Amino acid sequence: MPDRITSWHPAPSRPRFAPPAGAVDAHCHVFGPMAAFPFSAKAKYLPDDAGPEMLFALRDHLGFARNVIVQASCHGTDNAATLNAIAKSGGKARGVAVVDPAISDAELAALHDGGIRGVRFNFLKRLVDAAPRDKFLEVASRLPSSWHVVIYFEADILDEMREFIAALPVPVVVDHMGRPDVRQGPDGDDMRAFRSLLDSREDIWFKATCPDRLDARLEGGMGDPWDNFAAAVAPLVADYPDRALWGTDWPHPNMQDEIPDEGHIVDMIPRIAPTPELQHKLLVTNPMRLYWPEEV
Ligand code: 0GY
Repeated sequence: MPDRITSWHPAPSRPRFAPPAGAVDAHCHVFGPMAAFPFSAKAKYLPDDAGPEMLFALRDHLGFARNVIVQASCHGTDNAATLNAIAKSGGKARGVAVVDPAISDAELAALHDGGIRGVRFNFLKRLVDAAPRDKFLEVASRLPSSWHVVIYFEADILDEMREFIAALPVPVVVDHMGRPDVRQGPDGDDMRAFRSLLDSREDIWFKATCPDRLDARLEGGMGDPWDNFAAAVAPLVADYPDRALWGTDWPHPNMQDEIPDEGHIVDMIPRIAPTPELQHKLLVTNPMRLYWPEEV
């Protein structure tokens, strides 16, 4: 068995930026704990335990009110760890599941009762073995009402994703903006391609997330304080303010070499959303519309 990875900061700093009341961390995960919720036999990485108590302690430390917990690939299509965390949150968390496309309607309804509001389709070959588009489309046509699809792909396959995304019958949320090369700047090829995708449908949302992944020093980026990310992403948030979401990505699946300080990740917020109005949309209004629509 490979060694288990610790991918989160041992003592994150307290951010200088204070999120508005009711702020939602709309992209985070839980790992295990493994003794209760074993990892998938197909997992591409084996993380240390990062359970709900740790997530909620970080939420409070960073000044957030709620979490959207996205099922991580290391748990495969068994959403028990995610559902456990949602159940323990006292209503302060909802989630996004990863499902076997053969899932029954009754199982989807049970996920809804457990606080799930979307499914994630992952197209990263380093994380999953297969991404069967026809089966994804079929299950997307059977989702409970008010759910959406979260889709994770990298910029090099954006063009081949267009037809699939156009065919999805529910709103679409793109993880980490489809991982553009932020070193190209706000007008680079990757950001222009992503903008044209956003322009193709009014119900495509994006997560303005992961400066640590997109601007990693090890991959030729700036590293913390991630100036390339700030420069490339701020204009996108300004131009599409009603479709942007934000999250910590804690516990940063699979990150081993450049573990980010979550306090610094929070301090990216005013750099990509400089006004209180934008910050409120990014952190409160937009995630509430998708995940707690009954409260909006
Ligand atoms: C992320 C990014 C990654 C991993 C996963 O489910 C996952 O394992 O999402 C990644 O490795 O880029 O959003 O957490």
